[in-house]
Amino acid sequence: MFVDEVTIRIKAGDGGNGCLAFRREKFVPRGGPSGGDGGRGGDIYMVGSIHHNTLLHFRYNPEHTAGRGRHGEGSNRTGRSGESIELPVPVGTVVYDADSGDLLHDFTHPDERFLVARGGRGGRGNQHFASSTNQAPTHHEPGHAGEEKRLRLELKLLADVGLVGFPNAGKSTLISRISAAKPKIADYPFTTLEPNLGVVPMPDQRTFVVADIPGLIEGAHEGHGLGIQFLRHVERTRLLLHLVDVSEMSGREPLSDFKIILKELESFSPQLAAKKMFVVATKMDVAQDPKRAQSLQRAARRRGLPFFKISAVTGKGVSELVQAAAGEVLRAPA
Ligand SMILES: Nc1nc2c(ncn2[C@@H]2O[C@H](COP(=O)(O)OP(=O)(O)OP(=O)(O)O)[C@@H](O)[C@H]2O)c(=O)[nH]1
Ligand SMILES: [Mg+2]
Repeated sequence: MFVDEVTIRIKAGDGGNGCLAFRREKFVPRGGPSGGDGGRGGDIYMVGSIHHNTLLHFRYNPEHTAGRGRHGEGSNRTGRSGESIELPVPVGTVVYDADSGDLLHDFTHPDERFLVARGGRGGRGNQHFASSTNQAPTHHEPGHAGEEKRLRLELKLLADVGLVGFPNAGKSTLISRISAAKPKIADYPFTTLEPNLGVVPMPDQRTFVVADIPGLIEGAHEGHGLGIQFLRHVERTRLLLHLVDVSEMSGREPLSDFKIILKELESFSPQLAAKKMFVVATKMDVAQDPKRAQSLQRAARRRGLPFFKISAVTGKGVSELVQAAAGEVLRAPA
C-alpha cells in the first residue's frame, strides 16, 4: 500500500523532578541540602531514510513517545536522562505542524536528522537553592514537560519528469517502455492507483526519474475520480509530459481532454500550471483521423508548448521524446 499522508502524535520525554533531600551522615551534623536534579527527557528526531518508500509504517503506529527523565535522588544524584528516539522517514517527506500548519522540515537527503520535539529539562534539586540566609532550602523544581506535537507528514516523490493525462492515455505504457518500471497496464480507466517511479537512462550514463501518476478527469480538483492528491508527486518535477490519447479508441475528443487537464492542473496550483510542459499525442499506431492529432498540435503551438507524437507500442517517436525530455531536465535547475 502506498501511503503518502499521515498525521502522527509525538511526545518528547518529560524531565525528571528535582529532589528534596539533606545529607544525613554520622559525624556530619547538619549536612546541608543534597537533592539531585531530575534527568532530561528524551528528544525525538526524524531521520531521512532510503529504506522507506512510503509513510505506511506510521499508519499503524501513529504515536511516538521518548523516554522520561528519572527523578533526582538524594546525595546529589542526578536522575538518568530519558532515551531519545529516531523516526525514519522516506526522503521527500515534508513535515508540518498539524495544528498551526507551519512547515517544519523538508527531507531531501538520506541520513538528514531533524529534531522535531525537544525533551523537557530536569527540575533542579534543593542542592541549588542554598544561600547565605537559607542553608536548609526545601525548594526543588518539578521537571519540565517534553514538547508534544501533532505532525502532518506528506511524502512528495522526487522525480524529474511527471506524466499527467486522462486515465487510459498510455502513461503507464510509456514509463514501462522507457524505464525498467513494470506498472500494471490495462485498457480500462484507473488502472494505476498509486504513483510509479521509473529511472530512464540517458546516453551519457546519466539518468532521470519519471513519475507515472493515476489519471485525472474533469472535476478531479473536487475529488472526482481518484482526485488530484497525487499531483503533489509531480509538483517538484522540472517537466510535465501531458499525454493525450488521439486514437479513436478512446471515444473522446483529444482537444477537450487536453484543456480539461490544463484546468485541473491550474486549480491544483498555479506553480504546477506554469511548469514546463510537453504535449504528447499517444497511440499514433491506431490513430485513424490525422485531424485529431493536428488540432492538438495547434493548441500546443498556440500555448508555445513543444509537441510530440508517439506510439508506446511500436516505439515510434519515443526516443525523440526521451531525448528532448532529457535535454530539458539537464537545462532546468534542480
Ligand atoms: N495501440 C496502442 N495502445 C496503447 C498505446 N499506449 C497504451 N496503449 C493501451 O492503452 C491502454 C491504457 O494504457 P495505460 O498505459 O494503462 O494507460 P494509463 O494512462 O496508465 O491509464 P491509467 O493508469 O488508468 O491512468 C492499454 O490497454 C494499453 O495497452 C499505444 O501507443 N498504442
Ligand atoms: Mg496507468
